[in-house]
Amino acid sequence: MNRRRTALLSLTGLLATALTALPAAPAGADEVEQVRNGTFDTTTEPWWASDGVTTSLSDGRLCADVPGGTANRWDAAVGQNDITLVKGESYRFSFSAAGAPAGHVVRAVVGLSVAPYDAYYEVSPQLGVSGDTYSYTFTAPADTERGQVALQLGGSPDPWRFCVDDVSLLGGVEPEPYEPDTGPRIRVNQVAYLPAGPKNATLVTGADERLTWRLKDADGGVVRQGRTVPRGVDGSSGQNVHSIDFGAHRTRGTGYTLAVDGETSRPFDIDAGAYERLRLDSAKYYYTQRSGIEIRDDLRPGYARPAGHVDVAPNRGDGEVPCQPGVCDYTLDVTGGWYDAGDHGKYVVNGGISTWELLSTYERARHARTGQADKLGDGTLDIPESGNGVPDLLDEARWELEFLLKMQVPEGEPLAGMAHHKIHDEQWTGLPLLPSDDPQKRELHPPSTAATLNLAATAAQAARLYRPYDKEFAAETLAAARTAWAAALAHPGEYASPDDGIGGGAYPDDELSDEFYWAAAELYLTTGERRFEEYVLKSPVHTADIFGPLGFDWSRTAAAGRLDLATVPNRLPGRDKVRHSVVKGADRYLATLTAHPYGMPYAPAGGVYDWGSSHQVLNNAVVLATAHDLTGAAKYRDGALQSMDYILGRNALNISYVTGYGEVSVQNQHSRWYARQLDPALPNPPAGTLSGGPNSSIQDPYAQSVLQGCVGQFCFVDDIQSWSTNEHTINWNAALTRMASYVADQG
Ligand code: 9MR
Repeated sequence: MNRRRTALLSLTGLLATALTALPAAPAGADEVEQVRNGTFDTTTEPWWASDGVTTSLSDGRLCADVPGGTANRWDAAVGQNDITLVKGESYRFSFSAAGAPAGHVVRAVVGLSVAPYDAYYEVSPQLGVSGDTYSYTFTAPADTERGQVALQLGGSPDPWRFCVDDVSLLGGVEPEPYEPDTGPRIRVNQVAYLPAGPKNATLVTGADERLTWRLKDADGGVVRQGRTVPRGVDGSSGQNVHSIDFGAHRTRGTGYTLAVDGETSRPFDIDAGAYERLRLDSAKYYYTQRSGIEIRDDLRPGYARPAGHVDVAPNRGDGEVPCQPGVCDYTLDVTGGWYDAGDHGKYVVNGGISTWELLSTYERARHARTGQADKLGDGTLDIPESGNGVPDLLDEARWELEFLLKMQVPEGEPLAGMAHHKIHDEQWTGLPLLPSDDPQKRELHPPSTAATLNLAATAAQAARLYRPYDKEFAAETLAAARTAWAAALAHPGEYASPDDGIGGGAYPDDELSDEFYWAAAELYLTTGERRFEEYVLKSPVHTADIFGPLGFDWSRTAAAGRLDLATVPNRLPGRDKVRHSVVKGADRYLATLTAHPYGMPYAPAGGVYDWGSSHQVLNNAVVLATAHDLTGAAKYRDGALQSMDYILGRNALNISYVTGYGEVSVQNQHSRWYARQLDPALPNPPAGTLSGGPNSSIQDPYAQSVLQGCVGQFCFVDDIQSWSTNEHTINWNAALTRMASYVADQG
């Protein structure tokens, strides 16, 4: 996500001169007040108020009468500009504030007073009538002389009164080191182990010798014991660890704990039930990501919201979206689809792989020996289409497919048949912001070969899956896939620009042999036609070693084609070799997992955790699960199941990366509408939402301020501002959906 990175870079350039004149305060220097007249003794100067807000001096405080009926927090505000902030310096931001009537929220921000208006620090406390004092410490992620302290007061339907005093921004304070609370030193899958599955845990300890562990039931009775296996220092966490194997215990139960080395683990179950729930919750995630439709409270309690981007003000809507200037002279109706992540963008590239993995979840359930397609059938997800006779998972995927089809360049236009890479806001918007409140202009970005092949692949796959339910739709998708394929062949080098990251992510990719291979494979599987068969067989990707450490992704799509060729019935010459290549890939992931004291099939080069590492772990597990489907060998099943332990709590941070699953789970994923951390009136992400997880490159300022120097698994913080470690996206949840469904099938 280049958004803030771009912003910060340009800012650094602008400030290069300013900086030479403005040396940073030396360590140990005095604390320096940055706010002028924060005490309001005789005047409210130099504080400003936005239009419609009336301020006055009242008992030595600033009071503001805030109008009702504004949409966004920033629509009504008081603040002070021209504050200098020094990168890397820590500040204590404090103020006293009251609101009447009680319950209103002030969004207090220290950030840029000029575009792109980055918030370097923000909090949104709920105010009482008698007032409270608030104090926070943060480290500035960038240098600026155009800083601002703003108290944002908008978003209330009714007028209210806000009073503030003693606003202070003290520079040069001691930073507060960030210490994640990692709880007990025994790391378990906090949700559940399958009764007949592997059961492993990791102990963090200074001990080098074997220790005795005890498994206790909910009453504290010891039901089994054994000895730990010392594993030395784990490179992915820097911790000295032991592993624990209690797989011999197969008795169902809830509230088990492991005790060893004076510690007791968080509780867990031995049962399959949670995975039946997770199968549905992870898939239900997509309903509340939908654009263009009202989200109903009866279908997802607590998540109701008006339809987003349907041409109702302040939205400009997705009904008639123009291109970026100079790109095209038509408009398209691109309503619908899923929002990509915590932003309001809709991207064909990422939409494609996400749709593929959901469709594949269903397709696997139909073909695999342990698959149970009825568990994803009509009425299972409680979505608006439930009861229409079509499996719910197919209905949900169709919501995106219809959007992908709308992104295709119409006949008669230049590049007809290709797909526009993406559609999103002209500028990045702030948080929180409901989709229906987004006032930005929306634009279509240039067509790209990658997007076109994503459309070809998923539309071709859709054609075979929807055929039994809706012949017309199946025919429409197949025709669109053929058109897209031909257009991609005719224009193989239309690459999305890596610099096109303002207002939305870039999703750039200039290695497309894997996308061509994937699309050809899907077209072949659906049509059996010779030309697609030939393309697949001739592609160097067909025999390449594609199961690398990072796993497949929106930009590495070869595995999508390979896995489908291996599992979806077909007559490809040399198919045994295809299946064998998947098993070989799985063998490698199994070796990684066995060597890893946290039992995960993920060991990226140099220990550098990638953006969205959680889903890369899961996608590697998908390869293991597929090897199990292909061979029936228990070792692959056990590897796939163990991978889930990492996601659900057996990790260095002792956290479950799935909201609502496990004693301690992530809940503040970066999002404009599941933004409870910023606005108590909004919800956290729904249960079953995966967080991106540790990312060694910590691209966002918040992570940079608290995670500098982090090792692998520690490069994560459950904060809404950390968009590089803690976002949620449609492609990451697809990996979770696929694995949750597989695990549930093993119960
Ligand atoms: O998931 C994407 C990751 O692989 C890239 O490294 C990163 C930077 O280009 O972008 C991520 O995708 C983001 C997208 O650009 C915009 N919506 C949110 C996505 C997740 O952070």
